Amino acid sequence: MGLKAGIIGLPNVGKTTLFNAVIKAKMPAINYPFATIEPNVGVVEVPDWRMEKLIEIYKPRKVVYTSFELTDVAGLVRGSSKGEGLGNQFLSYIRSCDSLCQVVRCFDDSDVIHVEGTIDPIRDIETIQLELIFADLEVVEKRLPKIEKRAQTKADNEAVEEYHILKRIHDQLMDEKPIRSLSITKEEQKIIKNFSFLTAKPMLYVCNISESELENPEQNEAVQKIKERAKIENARITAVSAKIEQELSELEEADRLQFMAELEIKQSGLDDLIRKTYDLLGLETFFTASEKEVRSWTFRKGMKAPECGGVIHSDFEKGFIRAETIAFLDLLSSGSETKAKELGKYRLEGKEYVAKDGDIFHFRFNL
Ligand SMILES: Nc1nc2c(ncn2[C@@H]2O[C@H](COP(=O)(O)OP(=O)(O)OP(=O)(O)O)[C@@H](O)[C@H]2O)c(=O)[nH]1
Ligand SMILES: [Mg+2]
Repeated sequence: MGLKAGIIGLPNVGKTTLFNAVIKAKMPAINYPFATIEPNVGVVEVPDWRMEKLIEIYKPRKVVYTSFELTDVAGLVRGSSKGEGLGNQFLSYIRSCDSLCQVVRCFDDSDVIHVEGTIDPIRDIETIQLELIFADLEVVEKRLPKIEKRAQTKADNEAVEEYHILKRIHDQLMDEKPIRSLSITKEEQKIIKNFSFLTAKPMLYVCNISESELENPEQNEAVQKIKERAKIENARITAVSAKIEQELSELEEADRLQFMAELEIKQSGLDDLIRKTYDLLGLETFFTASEKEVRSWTFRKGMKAPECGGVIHSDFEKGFIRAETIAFLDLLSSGSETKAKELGKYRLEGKEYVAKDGDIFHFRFNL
């Protein structure tokens, strides 16, 4: 579906380390600011406990997980929007992302250089935010005078609407607040979509904490503060140790479990990170399942059955007749497709059906 999440943050805070852990890649993650210049791009498979159950039920010959694209962008610094550091070019990589994961350094380690000299996660979040706000302001200020003129002289309805929303956005940015925390209607969203505002993008704060705090991330004062901030800003938060995750990702299953037991951690933080990023993108999952293949697919909340068919193949949408549907939980409680049919859990859904997360579809089509 071509959806992209971007990892952003100050230089040397663990972005590439985290990217490597998620993608199971080995890009250079070194103790030096601006180690990353060209963005690293990888594909993330979305873990899903329901897939394990479907595999048990169907015993398929092939399994395919749905995925999204993750980009590891170079570090942003104070003044990036004015060309400092690696400059403005990197803002354009961020502009092409659908959602952002901001790595925030919360871990203490005097060996790892911090570009600002001290550990202060809230300051760092504000630094990044200000750069994104400046970049957005530049876009609004270019457009606003033109559209104001058009709105006044021609009584042009579209221009009036655009002017109103851009004016509100301008005020919000001048207040040093992200567009994300402004309430914007669906119509307004359509009007501003093509501006690709950076501070309008869904944001997940990824607190990169010390391994000693993994057991109880909430004990980290910074994590608490970021949580409060995220609430006000309409952003989300998760905590991981990028370094531990990278080490874990390099181990074989048995060694990994042993290492996790030694560290007294129950599960990798990556699943939570991936799930939250997926949610942030407004994505949900449907399945197709048979003995041949069990597969998860991504759709956007609110999509109807034919559009979901179109995710698999455009013919499914063009020639859509109906979608034979079972809700995942109905299948699970019935134990098999045959049993689910007997129990009347098998539904025939038409072209107006709005897909639900967890639907298992068989599409019927005719061209
Ligand atoms: N102690 C500790 N060190 C970490 C952690 N995460 C990353 N580091 C170290 O911090 C340094 C920078 O990590 P990178 O992943 O390259 O940072 P980056 O944000 O990609 O940096 P740039 O590409 O330069 O912007 C490396 O030496 C990492 O080993 C962590 O969770 N704990
Ligand atoms: Mg890097």
